[in-house]
Amino acid sequence: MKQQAIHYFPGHMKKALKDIQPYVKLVDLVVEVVDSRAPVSSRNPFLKEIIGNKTHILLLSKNDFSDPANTKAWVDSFAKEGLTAFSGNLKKDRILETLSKVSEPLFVEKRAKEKKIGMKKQPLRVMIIGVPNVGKSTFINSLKGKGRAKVQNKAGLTRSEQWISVNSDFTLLDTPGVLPMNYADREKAIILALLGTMREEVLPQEELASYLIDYLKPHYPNALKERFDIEDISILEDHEILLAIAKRRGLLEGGEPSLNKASYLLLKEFKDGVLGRYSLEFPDAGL
Ligand SMILES: Nc1nc2c(ncn2[C@@H]2O[C@H](COP(=O)(O)OP(=O)(O)OP(=O)(O)O)[C@@H](O)[C@H]2O)c(=O)[nH]1
Ligand SMILES: [Mg+2]
Repeated sequence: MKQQAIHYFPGHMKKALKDIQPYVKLVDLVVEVVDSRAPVSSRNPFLKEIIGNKTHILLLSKNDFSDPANTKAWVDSFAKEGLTAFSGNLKKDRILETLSKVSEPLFVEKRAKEKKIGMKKQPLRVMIIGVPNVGKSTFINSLKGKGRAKVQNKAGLTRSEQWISVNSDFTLLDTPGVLPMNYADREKAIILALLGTMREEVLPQEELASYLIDYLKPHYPNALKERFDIEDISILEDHEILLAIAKRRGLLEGGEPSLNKASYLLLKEFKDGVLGRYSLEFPDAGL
């Protein structure tokens, strides 16, 4: 499967990566934002090709939606691979503090270099990157804080870059790098659709809902207990579950319980995090 995805390199993917490359060259650090509920599917497999040796940190966003134990396991698993990762609720947490902490080794190295050549302390130049809807703008806005000044608007190597001074340690490239999603792998495309990341219809609602139910059954058999009063989904058929949801919520079509409306509702509640905190990928699944 992996092999197949690597060979798939469509024109739009190539162009998007080529557009971002000049910006990547300008920064010291690339922070890749991914959705903590599916930190593999929400990555772009080709990003590393344009990053090269540049320092790369992974931010697992929306951790208020994901399974906390699973999110921690992902952070540890990335660390084992040598990739610094941290998670957060970008709408609430003090992400800047955590970013400063995880960037500590970078600063030690940078300051030592500056000292050696008698250079003044420079802020680290950071670029935020990621596929659509993972929280890039929310992250940039949280780092900007209130009333931070734009550093400069210079016509440089690329077109014109806007830099924002965050504090004495960080300067941020104002615009995020939007990476295309990995459509090639069908399983990943479905996961992205369940997260609400993908606007395109990958599958009809009922099939998407069925995919979600089949995933929840072994991993979170009590997932529908609180919202829909369904005790153990692992012993039920998908259509029985959707029927129960339709009946509980009075979702009818032509006077009959509507599986389509039940699917829509289930997907929406999952997407919005109302159903509870669930992750769609596990680090030990060999993804
Ligand atoms: N609950 C929660 N919502 C978040 C978090 N981060 C972002 N969001 C929400 O997710 C949605 C997408 O966030 P954006 O910051 O616009 O994402 P983006 O990556 O800039 O998206 P594009 O500009 O489309 O590429 C918005 O509704 C945000 O409010 C988070 O950590 N927790
Ligand atoms: Mg945005």
